[in-house]
This record gives sequence, structure tokens and C-alpha cells, in this order.
Amino acid sequence: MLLPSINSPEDIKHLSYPELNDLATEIREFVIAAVTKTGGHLGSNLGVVELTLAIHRIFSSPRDVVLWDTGHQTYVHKLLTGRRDDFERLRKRDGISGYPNRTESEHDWIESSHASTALSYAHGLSVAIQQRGELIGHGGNRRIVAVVGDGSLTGGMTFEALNNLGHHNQRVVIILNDNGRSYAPTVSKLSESLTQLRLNQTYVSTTNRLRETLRKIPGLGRLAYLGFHGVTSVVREMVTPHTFFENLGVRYVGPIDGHDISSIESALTNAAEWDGPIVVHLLTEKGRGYAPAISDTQKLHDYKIPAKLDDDEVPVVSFTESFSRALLSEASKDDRVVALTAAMAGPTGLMNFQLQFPTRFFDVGIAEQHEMTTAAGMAMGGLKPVVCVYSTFFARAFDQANLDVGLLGLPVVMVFDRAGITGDDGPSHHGILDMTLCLAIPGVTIFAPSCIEEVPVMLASALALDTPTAIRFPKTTPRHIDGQSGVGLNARKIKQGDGSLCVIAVGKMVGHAFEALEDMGVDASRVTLFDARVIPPDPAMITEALTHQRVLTIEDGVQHGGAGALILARLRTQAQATGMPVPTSRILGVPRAFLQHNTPDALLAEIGLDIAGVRQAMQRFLDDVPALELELPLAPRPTFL
Ligand SMILES: Cc1ncc(C[n+]2csc(CCOP(=O)(O)OP(=O)(O)O)c2C)c(N)n1
Repeated sequence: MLLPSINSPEDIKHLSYPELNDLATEIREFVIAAVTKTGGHLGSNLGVVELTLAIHRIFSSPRDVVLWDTGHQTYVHKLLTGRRDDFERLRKRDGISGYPNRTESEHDWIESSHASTALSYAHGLSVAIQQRGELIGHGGNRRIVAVVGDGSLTGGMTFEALNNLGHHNQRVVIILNDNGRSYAPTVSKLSESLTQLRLNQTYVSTTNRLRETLRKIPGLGRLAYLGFHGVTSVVREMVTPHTFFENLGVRYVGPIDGHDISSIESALTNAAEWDGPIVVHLLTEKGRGYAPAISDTQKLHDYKIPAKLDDDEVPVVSFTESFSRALLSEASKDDRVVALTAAMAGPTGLMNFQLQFPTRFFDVGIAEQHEMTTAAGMAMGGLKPVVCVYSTFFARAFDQANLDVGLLGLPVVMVFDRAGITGDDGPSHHGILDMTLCLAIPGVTIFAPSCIEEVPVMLASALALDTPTAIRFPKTTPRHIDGQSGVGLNARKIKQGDGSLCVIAVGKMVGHAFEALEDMGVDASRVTLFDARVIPPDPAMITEALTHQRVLTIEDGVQHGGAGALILARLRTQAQATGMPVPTSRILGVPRAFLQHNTPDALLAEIGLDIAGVRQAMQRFLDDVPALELELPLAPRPTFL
């Protein structure tokens, strides 16, 4: 066993190639065992074992800066940089993050997890390190390396960064980790021409053999390598995308077998000498070495531990599944309904839509901004676009939603999956901004289903409106709620109290309030419970809320500028207009903080949004005890330079 003795990149530098291949096998076994226990990104990590070994042998991290895009494929990097024992607590509180994390290691320069940022970071760092006189070729010996997936390359930021890197001839080694897939096969013409090479095995094996032969000619070194590229350039011209990169001023070498460590190393050694940006194109296999990943439609991109059901337990239909069915039903009735995804067809429930309506399905690549404005164009042309996106990635498309959809008042339906606290992916993946962002856009109607039965009702209502709409729902269904649905833009009263307290809950939080009341004892009779359903709020609900002494709003998005803030503003306005007293009010929501990874339930408990927390908030309010103030200070951040 070699792995137990690997505690830093230095420990792999002296290994022979046979030993490295053995180590690669051990790493795969370790990653499979760890991730099938904790859950996490599996397929992507199994594909980068050899390239990560090669990077840490050729470059000297952390002096050389190694950046990862998207960041979900850094488990091997973590293993090689002294974090082997921490995998027991992968993505758990006080355990290691599923993404690079600066507080974890000096080898993690960025905390990438939203795609397509690494090349921009690389550009900035390369300029800064050059100005310090520390960049190789510019007075120093530091190098900048960025690993970018072919999926990440479909994101606009990478194109913007390539354009800039080429223009400034900024020295960066870009490793294109091309496994042909995002979750599903990557969608782009560039990727298609990359794929042609992947399929052209003769070209790949001939070029690899030729490269090896040249490398072995004594005394030729770099010259032979560059000469090799001259020799093969005619072939490359026909089948490779190198002109794409080189027209941008970025040198291209490849394709290279991304599982052949010695080939990767010679390519990286030479690339590191190039005085400018250079792409090293590696062909890798997602899920390599693990049959269940290879045969999975998404290569076990994101491994979830199968839920254990008791014998008499029926699996609950998820919000995503409910939406998926509702969309199929709406699309069968109206052929103007089209669906868009930014490389997330499976996770957002669009696989069946894609199968049934292939010409009305659009995977735009990891390009949420473009997705939104494309939908605006479609709506302008008379279609009914449904933009399916995780709540957290909607933030990427805010400007487009505001000015390209909102300003023009176009009937685009935005569907935010994974809204609220998501948990194990950490601060970047919580869906807590969508409500606040949407409320900043005039004219957007936001639907928040509290149970799966509401999803088809709300989708039909949203599609019937001639203005921008959003539907937001969480990953997990509430454990217990009455299972009723409301109508149109109306709120739904679930329970009438005695006028002491009116609770207005939004989405998943309705279930929490419902359960909290069930265990509250006699005081439950003092509480009225509303499911807000739609924001801006139903005026009839505001009128009724005004008849209470106290109003408490509950949401699982940020407390500031969210649904609660708008509800209370409407309450005050209506009270002033009618001369009624303004009830005392409180907003329960997510505090302004970067919430670290943990299970969703534990995080909800931490911020007082679990059932016990909601019950306590209601009780304190009824008892006129001040609300609990959550102190979540920003954690100190390390500096690297
Ligand atoms: C802005 C943004 N949108 C969506 C995602 C979700 N996502 C995570 S990984 C991934 C696919 C990445 O594909 P690629 O870069 O080729 O890496 P691979 O997993 O294939 O190694 C997607 C779409 C994201 N991380 N960031």
C-alpha cells in the first residue's frame, strides 16, 4: 500500500510509473469507499486521478498556484495534500468541504463551486504575481495552473477569460479535462469537435506513440516536442479545435490520454515553459475504474446514499418529480411550452421532457445568463419558456432576469429547484437569495409551493400569467402538512386562531409551522396559520392579518429584503390606509451569513428554522419575550500572498 504514506505532494515525486499506477488504483478504491459512505461527487473525481498526480509531480503547490474549475473534482487533490484522514467527515460539519476551501489547506487557492471562474482567477493571479516579480519568465519561478472541465468551458466566463488571457499573453497553463460530459454529455460545438478527437482513436494513439518516440530521442527535449506539433499540425487542422484557441492567442496542445501519467507529465513540463496562455487538452473518462459509475447515465456525477425506507414506508414524491410531471402535462396541452436548462437536465427533472419533446428542450451548457436571455427572446417570439435552474445558480442570471425579462415584462416562468437550505455542498449552494433577488425585480410573481400537490396548480397559474413568474421549491418535501392546494394568486388559511398571533409561512416553512403547532399544546389555539403561497402577498391575507395583535412571517430565504419584509410593508401600508393599528411583527428567516456545510436539518436547527425553532419563535412572540438574535460573525479568512 502506497497511499498511507502519502501526506504531501513531495511524497509522490520520487515514485516510478508502475508505482504511480498502483497508487492511482489505491486512490480510486479510497475515493469509492469514502464517497459511497458519505455521498459526494464521485464520477468526476475518478476521472482526474492521473492528471492530479501529474500536476502535483510537475508543479510545486502551493508555491505554484493550482486552481480547479468547477472544484467538485478536488478529492484526489485533497488526498495528495494531507487530508486523507478527513474523508470520514467529507461534507459534514467540522469535516472537509466537497470543494476547495482556503481555511482547509494552503493548497486550495480558491473556493470554486459555481462553474467557470478559474480562468478569471488565473488571469488575475497571473497579473498580480507577475507584478510582484514572482511569475516564471518575469523574474520569478511561480507558475499558474488551472484545471477546467469541458462542461465548465461552456460557461461564458471562461470564454471571456480566454479572450483576455490571449490578448494580454498572460502566462497560465490551462488543463482542459475533457471527459465529454457535464452531468449529461456536454453541449457545445467546441465540445463536439473535441469529441471527434476522442472518437478518433487512431489519431490519439498515433500521436501519443509519436510523442513518446520523439521524447526518447536524446538531446532534443522541448525542440522535439514543438517540432512534433509542427509535424502533426496538418492533421490537427482537420480534426482539432486548436484553431479556436489559437485564434484567441492561446496555444493549444493535445489531445493527450489523460490516464497516461508520463504523457501528461511531458505535456505539462513543456507547457510550463510556454510564455503565454496554453491549453493542454486531456481526454479522460468520467467514473473510470468503477463499473456502477461507468454504466450510470450521469456517471455517478453526484453520488447520493440511497434512502433507507422502513418496510411500510412509501417513497415520497419529490418536488422535482412533481414539477417534472406537471411540466409534461402542461406541455402536452400547449405546444408553446418549452423548457431550458443550464446543463442540469437530470437534477432539475427535465429528462422525460427531453425524451418526449426533444425539439422543445434546450440545454444551453453551464450558461445561466444566456439561458435567461434566450428565454426572454423565446417569450418575445410567442413561446412559453420555462427556465429550470437551481436557486443558487439563478444568482448568475439576475441581471438578465431583471433587465432582459423583467423590464420587458416578458412571460418567462423561472423554476428554482433546491430553494432554501441545501446543506452538504456548503455556503455556495444554499438557495436563499432567489426570493430577495426576484422581489427586487418589479412585476415578478413568485409562487412557493408548501407541498407537492401545489406544484401543478402553481405551474398552471404561472403559465397562464402574461408577466414574469417564478416558482421556488426545496429539495426535500415537508414531513407533514394537510396536503391541500390553493387557488390562483390567493393565500390559503390553514388554521384560525383567536387573534393573538398570525403566522404567515412561505413554502417549506408552512410544513414546519404546521408541525410546530401540532406539538404546541393549548397555545396553538391562539395562532392563525396562513400559507402565503404567492409573493407579493394576497391582499385578503393582509386584511385578515391586520386583525391580529402580532404577525410572524417565516421563510427559508434571507431575512433581509425577503418575503417577510414585503408582507410587513404591505401590512403597514394597509393599516395606514384603513386607520387600523399596526400589529407588532417579527420576521423569521435565514440570517446574513455564509452557512458552512452540514446536513440541511442540522443547519435549519442552527438558525432556528427547524420545527423546534419555529415553535420556540411562536411561543416567545406569544409570551412577549424578545426574539432570539442569531450572532453569526464572519469567520476569519486566511491570506495566501
Ligand atoms: C454556474 C453553475 N451552474 C451549474 C453548476 C452545476 N454543476 C456542477 S458540476 C457540473 C458539470 C461540470 O462539468 P465538467 O466541468 O465537464 O466537469 P466533470 O464533472 O465532467 O468532470 C455542473 C453543471 C455549477 N456548479 N455552477
